[in-house]
Amino acid sequence: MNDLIAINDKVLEALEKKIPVVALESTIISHGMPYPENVKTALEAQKIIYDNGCVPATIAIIKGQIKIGLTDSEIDYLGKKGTEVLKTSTRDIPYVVSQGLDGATTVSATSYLAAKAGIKIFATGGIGGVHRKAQETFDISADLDELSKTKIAVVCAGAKSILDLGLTLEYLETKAVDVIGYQTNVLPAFYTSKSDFFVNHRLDSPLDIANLIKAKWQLDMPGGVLITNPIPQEDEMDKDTIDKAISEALLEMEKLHITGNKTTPYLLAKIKDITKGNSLQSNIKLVYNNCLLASQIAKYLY
Ligand code: PSU
Ligand code: MN
Repeated sequence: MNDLIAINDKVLEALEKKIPVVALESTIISHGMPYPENVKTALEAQKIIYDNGCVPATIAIIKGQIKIGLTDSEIDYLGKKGTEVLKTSTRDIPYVVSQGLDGATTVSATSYLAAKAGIKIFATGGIGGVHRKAQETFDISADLDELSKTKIAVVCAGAKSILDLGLTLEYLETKAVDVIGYQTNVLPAFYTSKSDFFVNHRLDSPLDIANLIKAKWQLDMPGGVLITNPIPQEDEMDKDTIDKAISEALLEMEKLHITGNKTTPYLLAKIKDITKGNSLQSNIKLVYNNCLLASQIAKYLY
């Protein structure tokens, strides 16, 4: 299709035969989790998608080549290199490609590249959002703007309260991105199934969600749809524990003057340390849960 983009054989065959494809991002592998849990999680996420009748397409840039669908050894390579790989949001794609570098794609870059390859849905853990104190820092994730432009459905577990959830919802409203709650009225908060905020619309079945996505696109409305899927109750964290860990991590980050695209990876790693790994276990489980829902929706989309 484009000599900068290589779609692997399984994904290409699925797209041609209209077998549903679910995209997966790679920043979660390089920057979101430590090795070896990151590789194990990425492989298991793909397996869940296969087991539910779809084909997974993990997306990354390897030595300047955009890959739609990675081999197991490419996943292992990214996982081992970790934060040495460039965190690549949409704006960084031309740099990483033209310099022949390795890039792990964020939700924004993965959305853009998946849509370009003809993929309609994408599962991740959490998306970026409007950061706390964004009034001063202007730190608003490119994920949100990409969702307003690119035709993709993104399944996530809501947003972490390292972000300002209220401002994130306001921003998405301004950008005309619908925020769906799967079987919930309340916006999930990643590590916990509930936050103090409401989603825009609640839908209770994968078919209803697929119908909404199709209606949006049939009307030629630009942009995507955000589906928020609460972490299963048995996997969620205690609210006080996680709130405390987040506050402590935010304070530490301020002391160290960490800013820009280093903030999210720093906070995730710090929260994992403070909670002695418990947050990582929740993180892994919610990713699996999102892969399952994305597969169930994908079946109605292709
Ligand atoms: N949230 C997580 N894990 C992650 C990320 C977010 O729980 O790995 C990654 C995603 O790739 C997301 C990116 O797109 O961080 C957002 O980064 P920023 O906040 O710098 O836009
Ligand atoms: Mn940012």
